[in-house]
Amino acid sequence: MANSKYEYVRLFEQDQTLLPNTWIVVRVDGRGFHKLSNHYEFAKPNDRRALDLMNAAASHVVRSIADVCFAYGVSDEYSFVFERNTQMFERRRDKLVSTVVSTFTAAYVLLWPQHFPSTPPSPPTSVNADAGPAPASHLDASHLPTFDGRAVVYPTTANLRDYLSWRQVDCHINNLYNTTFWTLVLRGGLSQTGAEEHLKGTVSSDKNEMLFSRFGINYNNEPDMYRKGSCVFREYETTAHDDDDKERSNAAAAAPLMSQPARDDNEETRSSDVPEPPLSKTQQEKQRKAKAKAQVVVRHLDIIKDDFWNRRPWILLSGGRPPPNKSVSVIQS
Ligand code: DGT
Ligand code: MG
Ligand code: MG
Repeated sequence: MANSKYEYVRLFEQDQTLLPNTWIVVRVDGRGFHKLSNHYEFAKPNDRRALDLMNAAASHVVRSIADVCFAYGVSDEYSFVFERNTQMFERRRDKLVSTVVSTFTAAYVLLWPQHFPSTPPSPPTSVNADAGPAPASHLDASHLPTFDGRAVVYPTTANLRDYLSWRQVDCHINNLYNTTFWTLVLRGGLSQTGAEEHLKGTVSSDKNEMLFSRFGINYNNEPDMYRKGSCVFREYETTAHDDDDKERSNAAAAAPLMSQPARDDNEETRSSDVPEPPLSKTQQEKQRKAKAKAQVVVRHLDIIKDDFWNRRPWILLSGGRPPPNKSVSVIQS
């Protein structure tokens, strides 16, 4: 068929293709959630409903996009890691970012009523700006949750691990600060400015001490989800003691699975500087089925230390591919 005379405008479309054989991370972040969290009266500093909703939306993304091998979330943000060799959308940046952001947002909005149930029983669920002031638990069009998104590529697994560690350290620092700040305000009777002044120049140990001596709060007993953020991934086999994250100081307990070290850049270069050969159609189909069957879980674990990754080598070290026999050996300790 002959092209129309307008066809040439296609030439203006500029696709940016992300570098091959690198880790692509798409991070979404709530737009104006400071205001939105006030509007919907989120509990301060952490609203379990809001965080559970973020986790549910992220789980939906991991289930819907097979090439996302790991996700980490805190506050109003979530980072989605694509398999190193993903060929999704030929690695086109715009397609990847917009698909992740819209899949996440759609799920967040759809699942909102489950996490913020109305009392008394629900008015119509449609989003309607003209319906007058909605109960705080209902979305209204003037405060719809929306998310921005960006993609960043990391060339080595060590870089990716450092990125994820950076987000988890941020979670820890912010949560300790926010917990102390809001305890001073809500239980200590300080004004917000007063609490801010009070916390100026303090370090972590000061805040821990303040929480404990003045309010009897042991920060380490705060929920893991608040202190560590949330991880979403496919679990092929778990052990009872895997998920309670007792922060094994005994690193040897994790040794049998993989003699890492994932953080050795030279090792990294040696093992994965050549992209893995493409899978055959049959292999792809097998992999797709295994992934579809895998359980997508939400866990609140330390991802800075090696232990988490050693226990789940399929997430990063094998390029997101499920273990060949769909399970890994149970770690004995
Ligand atoms: P942005 O991202 O530049 O559009 O601006 P914001 O307002 O989204 O700011 P951001 O992303 O730096 O910080 C996240 C905000 O969301 C922060 O003000 C606290 C709020 N937020 C997130 N989760 C919770 C929660 O569980 N409870 C409460 N009260 N606030 C939360
Ligand atoms: Mg935000
Ligand atoms: Mg944020």
